Amino acid sequence: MSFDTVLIANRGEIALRILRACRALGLRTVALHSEADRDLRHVALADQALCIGPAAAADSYLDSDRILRAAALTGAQAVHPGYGFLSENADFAAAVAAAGLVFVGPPAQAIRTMGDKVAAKRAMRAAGVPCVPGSEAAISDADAAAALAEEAGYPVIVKAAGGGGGRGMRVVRRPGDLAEAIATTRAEAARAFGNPMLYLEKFLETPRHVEIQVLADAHGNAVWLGERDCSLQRRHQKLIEEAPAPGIDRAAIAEIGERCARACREIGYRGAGTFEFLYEDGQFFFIEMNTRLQVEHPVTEMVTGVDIVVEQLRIARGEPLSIGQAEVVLRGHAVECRINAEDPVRMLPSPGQVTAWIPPGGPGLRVESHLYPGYAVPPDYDSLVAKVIAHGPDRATALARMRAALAEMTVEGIETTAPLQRRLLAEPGVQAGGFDIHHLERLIAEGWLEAGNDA
Ligand code: MV4
Repeated sequence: MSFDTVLIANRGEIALRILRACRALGLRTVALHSEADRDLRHVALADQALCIGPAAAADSYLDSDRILRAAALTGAQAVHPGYGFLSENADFAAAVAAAGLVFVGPPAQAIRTMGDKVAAKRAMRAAGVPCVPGSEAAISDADAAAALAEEAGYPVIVKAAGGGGGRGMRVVRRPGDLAEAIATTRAEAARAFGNPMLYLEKFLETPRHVEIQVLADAHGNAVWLGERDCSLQRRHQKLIEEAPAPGIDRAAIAEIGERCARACREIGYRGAGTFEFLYEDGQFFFIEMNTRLQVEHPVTEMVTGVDIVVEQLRIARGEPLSIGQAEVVLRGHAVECRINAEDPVRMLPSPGQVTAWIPPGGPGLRVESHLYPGYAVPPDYDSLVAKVIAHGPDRATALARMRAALAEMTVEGIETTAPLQRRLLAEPGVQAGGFDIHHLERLIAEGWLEAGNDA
């Protein structure tokens, strides 16, 4: 359990974030990187760095063997996977443990269970977490599915057990369309996830995406760190997240949060985790659990004052959580904008050289970024280049600080999502808060992108 050197098995802003948490704890760091990432900031800052392969992620950040060899070569005793890449790969977590190293994350078995969305729902239902009505096991055949769909009531949604995050799902509005939807989704799932298992849920038409952050240690302690509202998205890509979720009754959230923490204790969960819920008509419905550190974790850190990455490392070292539930107090409101190197209208990647980068600042502001002037955004990876987080005593102040931040932030040489976010922050529905997951796509369908108003 004990370690003094952490291998950072990731890149970009999150590698830098992990490096800073390690330094805060006095831990040594090893950066591994691809040939495209030699000049990243965390590579220069790490105590040791190792190039493990070419730019293609399959030959570097997704190559379990190369990562384990890098750990052996450098004497690292722990591996932090960050998010994406191998962070939710149960086989990788098991291989890290089998090599005698500490995986900074949950046990491989917990990752495996949550990776199977049917098993995850079964575990959560058993632990008293409310789930979307639907099949309680994988769909066996079309007749059984038809009966389940009638019981749940149309529309329903067919989802792949091996999917998640918006991949491998199909909405079915009429009984006559069910059989074909099952056949098509099953074929896709077998191809994409190597797992043809499907399940079925009642389709909620206008939910909000509200998620609960948890931390659990190896001593049976688990806390929930409030919630995040991640409803502002487009094509399953989140653009703005916030904490707390506007307009939801605190007692209702506390009840759900307590159930999540209790579920962690019951299943022996360890590490940081996120319970994803759909929230509609005053009710929460569990859909998936993410077993990794999430991109949007800083909004929770801003309102709780808890350093989630430091807690992950402490948990991995076998130490107890540094806070109990009574110490988790939400203070004010936080908003995050994910700045991606993308064409803001078509949302297509815009790699290239950053000719100017001036991060914003001021009270209540935080920037997580690996950008610097001259940095070339490679085309090989996720296009996230910066996260801007604004905190304030209330939502209006946090939003005002975010607007000021995006107004002064300068990124030149690449296109980014920032112009879209600047407009969204001025949009009445966003300012009011409490919008559903289709808000942005509804605006776009109404011609809002072309209208050029609000800003
Ligand atoms: C749903 C749903 C409506 N009803 N499940 C998409 C991502 C994946 N995590 C689950 N997703 C959804 N599941 C039921 N029963 C609507 C979505 C959904 C969605 C959820 C969260 C955030 C954005 C979304 C965008 C489209 C659809």
